Amino acid sequence: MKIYLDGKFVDKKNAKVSIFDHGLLYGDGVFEGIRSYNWLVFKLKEHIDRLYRSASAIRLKVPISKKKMTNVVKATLRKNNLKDAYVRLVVTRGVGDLGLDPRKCKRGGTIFVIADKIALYPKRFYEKGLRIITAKTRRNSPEALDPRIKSLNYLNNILAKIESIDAGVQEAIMLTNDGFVAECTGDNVFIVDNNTVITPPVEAGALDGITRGTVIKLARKKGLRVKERMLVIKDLLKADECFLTGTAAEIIPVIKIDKKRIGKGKPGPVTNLLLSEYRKLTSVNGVRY
Ligand code: PXG
Repeated sequence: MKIYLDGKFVDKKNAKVSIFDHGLLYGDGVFEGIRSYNWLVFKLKEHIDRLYRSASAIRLKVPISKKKMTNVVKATLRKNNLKDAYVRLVVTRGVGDLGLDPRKCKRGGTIFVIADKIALYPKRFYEKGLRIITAKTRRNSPEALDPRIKSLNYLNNILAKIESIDAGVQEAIMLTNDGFVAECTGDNVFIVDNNTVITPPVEAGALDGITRGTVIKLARKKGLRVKERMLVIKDLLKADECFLTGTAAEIIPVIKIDKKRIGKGKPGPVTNLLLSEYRKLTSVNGVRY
């Protein structure tokens, strides 16, 4: 496996960063998770744009241009000869001293890109649906750390993920401080109610998911009504269908929340329709490498 690291391609065993990198010391950095299908990178521009937006929100100047970054992603995929892949793109604050002060990170950002085979949820979860819980851990409030920033600080989500592991289920819904549905630990949340597709607005405190955006467009194209509105867990429990969206998971049905059955307790027709449309889209759209 060849890793892009600060301007060079290195073997996996040589892909090392300093223990003084603030990405490690403080989670001070940003990242993206991107997928490629059939030699095409899906939504590459959207991911690159979000990476630079996240960086700008934490006042991190990415040391290379968007154009160069785009070429780096493509080159990493080519070097690893991957037809279908998951790409992790990381930019840290860089090497500094043992204080928080980002100005001490003189080198100005460590960049690395990993391209690997995609580790998917097993097929049975797409056929039978996920069981999830509501986490006790609340999502960071936008006033504390804006969830729209895809930062290297994932402890908030990891704590909720641990709750889901303890409960023996696959994901956890995270609520805002006020008790509204924000998102899952690594996915956005949707419901289907009376043929209307509903998801919380990003302002509720969720990542502006690229899959979320694609699904909203797809649903409209298919003639479904789409609404972005605040939701509570009760709305999810009485919905006809519930599903999660994310680059890795794509669109995955949810059949139980907190041990309560959603809809008929199996993946619903709207979820299945959107998943098959999404897969059609990813197989022919994207940036060739
Ligand atoms: N919310 C959160 C908190 C995320 O981290 C999404 C929503 C979905 O966004 P996209 O743009 O992918 O549709 C994410 C992204 C993993 C993993 O290994 C998943 C994400 C991030 C990091 C790792 O499963 N999901």
